[in-house]
Amino acid sequence: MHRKGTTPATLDLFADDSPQPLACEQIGPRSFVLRGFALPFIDRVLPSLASVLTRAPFRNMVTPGGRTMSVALSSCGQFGWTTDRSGYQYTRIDPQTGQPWPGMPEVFMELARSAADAAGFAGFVPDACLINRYIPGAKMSLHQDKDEQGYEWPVVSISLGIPAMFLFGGQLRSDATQRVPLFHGDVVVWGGEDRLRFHGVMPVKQAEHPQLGEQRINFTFRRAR
Ligand code: MD6
Ligand code: FE
Repeated sequence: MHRKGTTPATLDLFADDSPQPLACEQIGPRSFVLRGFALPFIDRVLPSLASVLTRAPFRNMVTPGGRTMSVALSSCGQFGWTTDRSGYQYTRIDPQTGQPWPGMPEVFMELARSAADAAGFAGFVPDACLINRYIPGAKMSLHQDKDEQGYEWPVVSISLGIPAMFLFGGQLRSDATQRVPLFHGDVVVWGGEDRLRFHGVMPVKQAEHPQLGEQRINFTFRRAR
């Protein structure tokens, strides 16, 4: 029994700084948004990212259709994703430096594996991490991730910096899309029957992030071979 005007002690169990359960939103049968999942890794991710970018700087690639992408790209891992007039492909060598892509930092691997595991894809060992940089106004048109050799592994996507509106469609380009806002530290995982769903990113709005400034960085981890 408790007195009027006081809070029952049991409510304090969930007060203030007690650990929150992982917020997980299901956006498809095998697709999930893990809110804030990357936050505990970020202090280790940012220096590793800086090191990767000194060895493989961001560049604006040209699509097979001849358009320069508004999103700047880099990669790390055994394979990097590139595009030019001849098509999209994974390569072992960065065509811009003539060197192998930087190795995948341990913390990147750990983050990708644990996110995949949390979404029901235990045992994921990515061999490619594509790094995308969006400045305000940059966008990614609806596309499928289908340059990999097989589709038995999911794609794990990490968002850092300013927010973006992610579009998650269906198996056909013409299918309706869901709008999923993505914030610093959010992770999207999709695979299985959802692996080839169309998706994209709406033009990123002007904003400033305290750690990353006026940009959004996205990592997408895949198994290319
Ligand atoms: C982005 N992401 O979020 C673009 N692809 O910046 C992708 O294209 C993507 O987030 C496959 C799976 C997750 C993704
Ligand atoms: Fe994609």
